[in-house]
This record gives sequence, structure tokens and C-alpha cells, in this order.
Amino acid sequence: MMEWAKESLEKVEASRPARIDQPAPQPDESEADSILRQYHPDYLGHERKVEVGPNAGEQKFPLELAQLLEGDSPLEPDYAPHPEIETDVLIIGGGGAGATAALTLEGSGLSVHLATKLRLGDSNTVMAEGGIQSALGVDDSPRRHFADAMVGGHGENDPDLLRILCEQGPESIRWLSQLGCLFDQNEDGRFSLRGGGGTSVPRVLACRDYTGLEIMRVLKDAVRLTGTQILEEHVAMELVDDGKGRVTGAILFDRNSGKTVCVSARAVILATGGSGQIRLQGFPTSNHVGATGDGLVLAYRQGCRLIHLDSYQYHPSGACYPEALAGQLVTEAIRSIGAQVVNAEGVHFIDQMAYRDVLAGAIIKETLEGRGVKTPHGRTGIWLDTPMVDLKKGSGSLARQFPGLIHRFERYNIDPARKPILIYPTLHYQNGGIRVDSECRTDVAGLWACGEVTGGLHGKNRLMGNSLLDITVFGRKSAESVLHNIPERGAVTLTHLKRYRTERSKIEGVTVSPKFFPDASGMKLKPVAVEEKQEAGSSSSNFEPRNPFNF
Ligand code: MEZ
Repeated sequence: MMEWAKESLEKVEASRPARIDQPAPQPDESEADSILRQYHPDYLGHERKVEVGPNAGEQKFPLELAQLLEGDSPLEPDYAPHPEIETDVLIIGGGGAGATAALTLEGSGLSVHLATKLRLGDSNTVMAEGGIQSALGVDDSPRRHFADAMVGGHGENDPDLLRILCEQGPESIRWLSQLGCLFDQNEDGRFSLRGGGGTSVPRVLACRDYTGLEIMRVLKDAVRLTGTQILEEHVAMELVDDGKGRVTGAILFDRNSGKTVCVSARAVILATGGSGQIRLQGFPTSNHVGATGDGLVLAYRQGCRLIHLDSYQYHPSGACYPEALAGQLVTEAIRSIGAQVVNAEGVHFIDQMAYRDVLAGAIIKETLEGRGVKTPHGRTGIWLDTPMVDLKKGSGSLARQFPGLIHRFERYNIDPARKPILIYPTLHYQNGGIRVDSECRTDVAGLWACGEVTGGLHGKNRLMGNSLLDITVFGRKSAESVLHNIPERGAVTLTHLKRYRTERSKIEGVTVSPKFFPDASGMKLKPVAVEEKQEAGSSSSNFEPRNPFNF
């Protein structure tokens, strides 16, 4: 396998013994800055200002996002909202943040509906592999956690949000453990803590390399036992307001009945997650298929300001080969225990634990300057020297700690314990988002937001493991804030949307937004009938695994 890369693989193998204990070059501040400015996708000018809404004429947005923010609603112009569901709290989003908010509201006496575009749990939470940060180690403290994240975020983090995140870390782990989350432990029974890029001490707890999946498992099971009404396959098309500036519910689209459902709510919590599936600059993504930035569009139309959305995280180690895995996450945790990043010549060209944005830029630079490895599909990547893990940590370590990685690659006859794998940056995380205060309140009354859809907490570069903590801490915080500040029921109108439509009438073109599903998925608002799906899936390429039903 990988015969096409034989020559380069031989060089990687040949240089390994000399590399094993040699530190790689660490870019100093000015080198790091120059790498970012010349090679990081955020800095290449693929952005513009928008002409409508609260950020008009100010902050720049990636081109693909700007187009969605200026788009028109999928609602017919004459659509008149008549509530079919009345609830106290409507949570939009069925990932970790939404589920946590629902659990926190249980027993409060408030009625809660949770609407999710796909199924409960379908979210970026389940895609998160390497872990969750919490200052539990002996030499650690929330202050230290704060300092690390602030440096990593280029000093642009909202200090109030970040302080809450770090202080709530240990309690959040206790809460998740009590729900049944099985974090890895050492032989002495203490939680096993790993380092991450930018952590000054080991602080990352993990469940092997499926930490987000494990967290979502317990959250999902717990939510299903509550009184929360779960509306699966209900896509949020628009928010509604009382005509006086307060959000009072949403228009959903039930994918199964093919009908809209108008919900009147006293409070709405947006927990719709990220937007990697809008594929900025055509980048592959590690995100869940539902991550199309819908919440950003909905909140923006209501008048919420967005911050730091010129900043996205390109995870340095996305899979680059085989083609069917392109963009999938290869967790940073593998690098944190010794897998080096190595170019086509077998050179360990940069410390693999450099900040994510700098490392991503350095990998892109390496490939653009001709020191990458070209795949048969025309991608170019560099090596992640995964066999190094067993050499450093003992035979079997890679497979024991990263079963998900082994499982994904062995289907393509690649054993990462024996051969390096090719990686290239993948669009991983939306660093910015809806501006919120420390109670998760947005700029618009009646609307709260939590998790990846929000901005400010992580500044312009989130550290590994702070997103799973974010959804836990602020999922809870948003629900507590709603509980203490819940407004009375208000009228349900489309006043905000009408105002937005008038404002955007100067925009040329007819983009409809939110996007709901990525173009490449072929998914539509209404699910495709099973027979159609089978027909569409009948073609196969050499690089797809065999259809297991085809005997
Ligand atoms: O928080 C993350 O982005 C994370 C833990 C990713 C990873 O590399 O596993």
C-alpha cells in the first residue's frame, strides 16, 4: 500500500532513529507571525465586509459566510406565523451544548422543547476526539488554564467568559462523570491527563480517541430520560420576535411531514454548533454534516452582532489519504505523545505541538514549497510519523490509546502503528460567533446562545480540549440564566425578518440561507426516500470501502 509514496516513506524511515530524541525547530514569535501572515487561510484575503445587518461595513467575514449572512430566508414572503407549539424554552441544536442546557432545565418546572436538524447527538460534539481540558493536575489551577488559553487565543479571548470556563472545569468533569462518562484513568485510579498544544502542564482528559462521542453518549441517554420534548429532524428556518425587538420562538421545518411548525417560546437557546461544512476556500473539514452555520444566520437577522468570525481553526492534522478519509480528524493527542510531523525528505521541520494556527500554516508552507507528498488524487500532504508513538511509549501504545484511528485506517490496509500517515490542515472549528455576555445572553432579548455558535471565549485560536469544556460549562450557564431571567410569553411575528428583507433588497443575487446541508451531501430539507438513497449510493470507486450489504 502507498507504493506511490515509496521513495519518501523510505526517507522517513531512514531518518527516524536520528529524529527520535531530537527536538524540532520551534518558530520564534516573528517566524510564527510570518508563517501565519503568508500561509494561514485566515490571512489570505478571502474575506469581505457585508452590506446588511449589525456588522455591516465593519468586520470582514470569509466570503462563503458573508454570502450566507446576506442571504434571504427560505420562508415564503406571505408566510404568517401561527404557533402550533407553546413551550417555555426552545433549545435549537441537539449536540453537547443543547443537550446540556436541556438537562440543566430538568426539574425547573419550565416546559422545554429541543429541536434538532438531524437526530439528537448528531453534532460536532461526537466528532471531537482528543479530549477535554480541566485544571485537575497537581501543578495546575484555573488561573494557569486561563493564562494558557489567553496566550493561545492571541490575547483576544473575552476574559470574563474565559475565567468562567477555567473555574468551572473541575466541576464540569465531576458532573460528566456522575452522568456516567468514562474518562481514562491511570493505574493509580486518578484521571489520566495529557498535554495539548499550548498547555503548560498536562490538562487534557480523554476517553481514548472518542471523547466527544463518549460525552454525547451520556448526555443523550440522560436527556431522553427527562421531560424535554425532542423534535428530531426539525430544521430551524427562522426565529420569530414580538415586534418590539425580543425573540419569541422559531419557525421549524419538520423533515418528515414536510411542513413548517411554528413554536412560541418565552426563551430561545441557540446551540447550533459550527460551520465547517460551508467549506471555506474549498477546504476539507472534520465537522459533522450538519455544521453549516445556521445559528449565525438566524441570530444575525435578528440583530445579534457576530465577533471574531474572520478567524477559523484549521486543525493541522486532517487526514489527506486515503481519499475517502480526506479532512477527517487525526487527533492532536497523537502528536502530544510523540508523533512527529515530517516532510517528504524525512525532515522533522517544526515542533508538532506548535500552536494549531502556526502549525497549520507551516504545513501549508511546506507543501507549497515542494516538500510535501502528492497523493494519487492530487492532494498534497506531509507525514505524521505515527510509528514513533510505539517507539517512544512501547509497543501497542498507539493501538491502545487511539483505537478509532486504527479502525478507520485499517479498512484501507494502512496500519498507522507501522507506517506514517499523510495529513493536511482541515477546517475544524469556528473560533468566532455570536457575541454573548457572561450569562450567554445575546444582543437581542429572549435569545441566549452557547457552544460553538458563540464567539469571544476562545479568542482567535482555541486550544485543544476547550470546546468540549465550553459546551458543558456554557450549556449549563445558558440554562441557568434562562431560569433566572425568563420573560413572559410574547407575540409571535416576523417583524425582524421583514426589516431584514427590506434592508437586504439592495443585495444582488438570490442566495437562500441558512444553508442547512452541505452541497456535496446531496441532502435536502426533506429527507430523500430510502429507495432514492440506495440508487444514489450504488456507484462506487476503488477508494470507497466495499458495500457490506453486497454479498
Ligand atoms: O478540541 C479539539 O479540537 C480536539 C481535542 C481535537 C483533537 O485533536 O482531538
